[in-house]
Amino acid sequence: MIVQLLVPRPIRTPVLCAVAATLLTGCAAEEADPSGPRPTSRAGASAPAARELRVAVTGDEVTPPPGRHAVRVGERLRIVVTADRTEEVHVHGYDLADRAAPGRPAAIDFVADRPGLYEVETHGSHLVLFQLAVR
Ligand SMILES: [Cu+2]
Repeated sequence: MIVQLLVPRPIRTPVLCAVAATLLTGCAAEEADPSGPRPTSRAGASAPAARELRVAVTGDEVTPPPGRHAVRVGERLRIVVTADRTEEVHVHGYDLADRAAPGRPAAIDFVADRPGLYEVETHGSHLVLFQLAVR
């Protein structure tokens, strides 16, 4: 687990595993794995699941109404936007975009690794969907 590498305390495996077990399901299986230290590529498997922020656009209406989401630096996010038309969804600051269409939501996955206040908006209709306050 990459978390363990970042925590400079001598006794940590049981505590961290107990915490992780409440957050995800992979902990027990990982403990039972006899293959020893895992390669870094597996670290993602024990990372917390992404926090999902969902928005629906219907006409000029944004649901839920545009607000501000407080996000921790380093938090994994998944923005999902459904729309009743084709729209480009844009995450300002991170400059990420995806296209939503009827029946095909936009989905943007990223790590909020830059502090600041960023708007997530549609480009066709210039609707602000919400703000991300990353700190
Ligand atoms: Cu934009």
